Amino acid sequence: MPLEIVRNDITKMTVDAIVNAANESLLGGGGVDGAIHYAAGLELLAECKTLGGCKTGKAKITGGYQLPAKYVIHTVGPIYKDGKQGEKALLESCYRESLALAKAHNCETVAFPLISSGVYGYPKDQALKVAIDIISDFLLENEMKVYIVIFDKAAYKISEKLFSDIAEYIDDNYVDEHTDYHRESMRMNMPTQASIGMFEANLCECKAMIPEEDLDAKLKQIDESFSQMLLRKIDEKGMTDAECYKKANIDRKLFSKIRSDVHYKPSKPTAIAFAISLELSLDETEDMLKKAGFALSHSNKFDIIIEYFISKGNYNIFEINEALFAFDQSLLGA
Ligand code: AR6
Repeated sequence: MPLEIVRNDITKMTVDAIVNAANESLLGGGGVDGAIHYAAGLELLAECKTLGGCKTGKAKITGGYQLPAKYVIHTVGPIYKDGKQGEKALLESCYRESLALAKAHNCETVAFPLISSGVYGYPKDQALKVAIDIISDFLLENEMKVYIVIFDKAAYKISEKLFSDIAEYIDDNYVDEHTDYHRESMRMNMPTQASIGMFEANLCECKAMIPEEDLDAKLKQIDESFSQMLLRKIDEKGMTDAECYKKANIDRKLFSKIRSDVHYKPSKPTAIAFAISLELSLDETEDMLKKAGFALSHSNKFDIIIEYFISKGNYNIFEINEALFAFDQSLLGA
């Protein structure tokens, strides 16, 4: 997954570079800055003293010293006043400048805290949105693995409205699997003798109604594997492979594997990620999942959240992942 939101202490991240939410002096402070200096040791402060500070919105790089990370990229976020002082542009610039520095130093993995969202007071949901927007834009053009590291649950917030909308949707749709077993088994497509008989009868009837070449095409689609369906849909949507896997938050290597193995069985989050990237309808998503041996069920919060976004026509995988994370569900992508 090129962009991942994780809960961790950033000083523990084993990545090429971690990003520090610093102040203009670059001489240390509280919050994540204090934690990074504490974990890296005094040599970090010594190197920082040679840098001559850093302007808000800019970034500078040092070694990681005692940290598991090779580099620390120090960036200075804006102090939030009322949102009308150019705070957003400055925060965006922090992410862009840090990513550019990471790229210039050939970093393959980078971890960010939510810059400005602590002492500097940037509203957390908006700070998270800026982080996701800028990082995902960057990942459309670049190969890198980027983590957004959330330290504590309180530091993480999607917008109240989205959270309550999804919570309501879950309440309305959640079905205890034991109370509605028959319906669930129908959803999971467990065939009964009667349904097999009906299917065969319907098939004969359909054969009589559908012109032969259409029927052939339809039957071919029934036999299609997940990988074949994926490639067909990419063509039908007029997308390039890269557009598709990037929008799915899937890395190139995994996509190549799926492309070259006609019988590849993806995990459920990977299959859904492609359905989202291809902007499939709910029915098409179910079809695609079936090819990989899965189904969407109302007895599972993860599935209901996916259904919520598809039914709203919101196919932004990063926003979906924000919501999944907020509800403690696994994320989409590889
Ligand atoms: N790992 C990951 N995230 C963390 C950690 C950690 N170990 N510790 C805190 N956070 P802040 P700012 C989160 O205040 O708002 C310093 O004094 C925290 O929950 O560290 O940019 C500097 O020297 C919050 O969501 O940075 C500056 O003076 C996020 O990191 C000033 O604070 C950022 O909180 C910068 O303020």
